Amino acid sequence: MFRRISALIAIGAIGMAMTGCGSDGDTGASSAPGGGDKLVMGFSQVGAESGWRTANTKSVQESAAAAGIELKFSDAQQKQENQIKAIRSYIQQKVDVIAFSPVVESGWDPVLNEAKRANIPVILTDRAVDSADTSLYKTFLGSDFVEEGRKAGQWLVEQYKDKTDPVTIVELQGTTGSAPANDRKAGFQEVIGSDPKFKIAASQTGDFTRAKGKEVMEAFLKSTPNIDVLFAHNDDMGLGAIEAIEGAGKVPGKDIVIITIDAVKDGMQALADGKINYIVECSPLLGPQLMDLAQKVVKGEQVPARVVTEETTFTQEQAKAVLAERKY
Ligand code: GZL
Repeated sequence: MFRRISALIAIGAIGMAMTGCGSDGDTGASSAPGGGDKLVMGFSQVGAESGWRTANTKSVQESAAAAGIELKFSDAQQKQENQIKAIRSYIQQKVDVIAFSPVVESGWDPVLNEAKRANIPVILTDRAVDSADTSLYKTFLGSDFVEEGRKAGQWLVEQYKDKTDPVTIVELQGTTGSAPANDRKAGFQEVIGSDPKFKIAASQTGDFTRAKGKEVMEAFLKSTPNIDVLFAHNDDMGLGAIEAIEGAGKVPGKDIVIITIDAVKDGMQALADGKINYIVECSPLLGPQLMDLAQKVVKGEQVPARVVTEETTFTQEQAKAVLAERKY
């Protein structure tokens, strides 16, 4: 008889455990994406290609934790097909909201339409898409890359305003087809294009990485005589180029003027050391704003179509003054 009652109690206990109706009253539903009391975000990150990206990932992960948001995170290793797979997986898991930084601008409509049909709101962060259908995402949070390119061009025009000799420029572009590469190039060209002394003699992608930046700069140094200026779309490619320039027996920051974009720690150190001449800031610390936008969007609240981040620029002297307090 005891065994029978024990058995009945045991079966009851197992039954309760399996339905999650444990003593703490937990229904178990909170672990189900999108159906519980915790907001669940699916985030597809570009990759881990640069110091900027590492800082951006840290900001997103720390901000999700601080906001009590369950973050499903994937690293696409700079491949669009991996981002599309991740977004499809988040749709199947019925997350509450999807956020991602599109590695390139084009080719997103099919998967974003799938998210729309599943009634899962999408937030673009860091990089934008070129889709004509803006109903496919709720908002874009990130920098004005065209303005970043303009700032780089404006500094160069100012530096050479009293000179008439030709200025030979080489350009290390970001990832081909990405919004920052397209827009930084356009903004820079818009400003220097008005003065014929500026000539971009060579322009090629370094894919936002140090290694590729060094490799392409080595090729530029062989193919392009008398380089005066390097414009690199991010610090990491600029830092790789510095290795190539020093390897060629030239002095970075003096024999070749270097302008980069991001202002990550290693870039700011090189700026303070005189190896880079000017950096346009591009903030990776998008996490807090992203989580705030996600909570509003999930509640159905109106949010701005675009949230542009606040950014500045740094000279060598300014870098020396702020280096110690930089967060990334
Ligand atoms: C810009 C970001 C770019 C950075 C690079 O918002 O997408 O990608 O400038 C990073 O450092 O790799």
